[in-house]
Amino acid sequence: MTNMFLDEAKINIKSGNGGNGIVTFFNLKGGRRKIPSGGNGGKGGDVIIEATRDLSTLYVFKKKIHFKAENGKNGEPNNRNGKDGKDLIIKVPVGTIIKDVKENIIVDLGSPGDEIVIAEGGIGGKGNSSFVSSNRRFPAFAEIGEIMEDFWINLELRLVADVALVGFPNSGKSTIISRISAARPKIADYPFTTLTPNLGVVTVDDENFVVTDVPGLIKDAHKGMGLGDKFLRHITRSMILAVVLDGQRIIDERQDIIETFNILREEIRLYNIDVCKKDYVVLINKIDLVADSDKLNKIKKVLENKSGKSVFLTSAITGQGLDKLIWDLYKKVARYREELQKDKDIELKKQERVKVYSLDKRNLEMEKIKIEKNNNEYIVKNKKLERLVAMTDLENEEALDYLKYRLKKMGIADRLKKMGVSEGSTVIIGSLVFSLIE
Ligand SMILES: Nc1nc2c(ncn2[C@@H]2O[C@H](COP(=O)(O)OP(=O)(O)OP(=O)(O)O)[C@@H](O)[C@H]2O)c(=O)[nH]1
Ligand SMILES: [Mg+2]
Repeated sequence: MTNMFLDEAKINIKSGNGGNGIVTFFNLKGGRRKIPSGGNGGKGGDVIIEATRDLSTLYVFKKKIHFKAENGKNGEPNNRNGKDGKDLIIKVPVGTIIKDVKENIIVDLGSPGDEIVIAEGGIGGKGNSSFVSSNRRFPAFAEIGEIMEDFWINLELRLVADVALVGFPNSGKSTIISRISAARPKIADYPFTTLTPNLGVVTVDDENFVVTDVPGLIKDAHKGMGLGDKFLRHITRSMILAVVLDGQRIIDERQDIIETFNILREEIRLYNIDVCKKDYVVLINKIDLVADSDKLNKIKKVLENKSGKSVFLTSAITGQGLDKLIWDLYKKVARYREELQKDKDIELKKQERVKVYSLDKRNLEMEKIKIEKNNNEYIVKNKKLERLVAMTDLENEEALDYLKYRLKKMGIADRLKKMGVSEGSTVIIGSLVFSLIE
């Protein structure tokens, strides 16, 4: 089964970096006194994924795969802080499942408005004015904004077709899908060509709806005859059915098209009464083969009266009647979606608010500090400390002193000493390598 339908996407996410803190001084008394005045960098923007009913496929992610939130701005003189980066909101269809690259589910965005902060923005670096204390009155260092790494996630949408094409084998269901969407299902002139349902996305006026075909149904399908019954289940969630009849049966004396219609309706009714109650349209397909247009129109009338539904005359080969069909189906789908949205809105009001998910991996405060000893090498493992190091301007002697002071205050130095750190030992935290901690 070739299936061009895209219900999976892989996208790259990057939250904004924090802006840098800066080193500036404010001159007082004609320059005889200077006061640290470097402002803090702004926070980087978050990347947020939000579920919406405005989309029905992941098609947009075929063209755009990189998503980057804005970086925080650097601090400014006179203690002015840099602006925070703007958050980036990525909209996905309701029902999108977000997975990491190892296919673990991160979240399932099941209702409109559900959202997750998939990547938090980096924190801004502090400017030198933030480091003033009684024994450090003129700090000449500042922090670097936190640099954020990009990562990939998988999006997956379990698709429910809006419209399901049902009909006898060989009536042209798959050919119709191939004409009205980008799907390229297998088509052949023998019954039971389609073994599993095909999905196709139909685009009308920048909006999408999804069609599916079901392997051909035959008499007694509900009892397991043919293939169709296995897949009738597949259409229980579709909003609209399109009953496809083979127009060739009009000219073939041995077969009666009205009878075919009756059998199909009966099979569906016997399978499931709820499916039978669904709204539907009727198609007489392959009309390019029918020369007798009087007979065709007569049958159309009969079917209209019998069903009380719209009957379309189509040819999947010449394309005749398909535009009208698509437009009619689209209007129906839009109406159902509106109703669905109303129901959802009521549900949402009851629920009071949508679900807002967040990742806890950035909860750095809670993480224990681990120290691994490897010969004479001591590796300190802790995300918060690694971040502290990454934000330190390691070229700046004063900044380095300040970092060592912090490590001492946090009790890291003591722990290291207890573990046997001596002169000649190496201590590693993130990108920082010390030869000795005093
Ligand atoms: N002349 C003509 N032939 C058509 C038309 N639509 C489909 N066909 C042909 O009819 C045959 C069956 O078409 P399919 O699309 O495979 O039919 P299906 O309903 O999907 O059949 P199953 O998958 O077996 O249930 C193919 O040879 C098509 O080329 C049409 O409108 N006019
Ligand atoms: Mg088919």
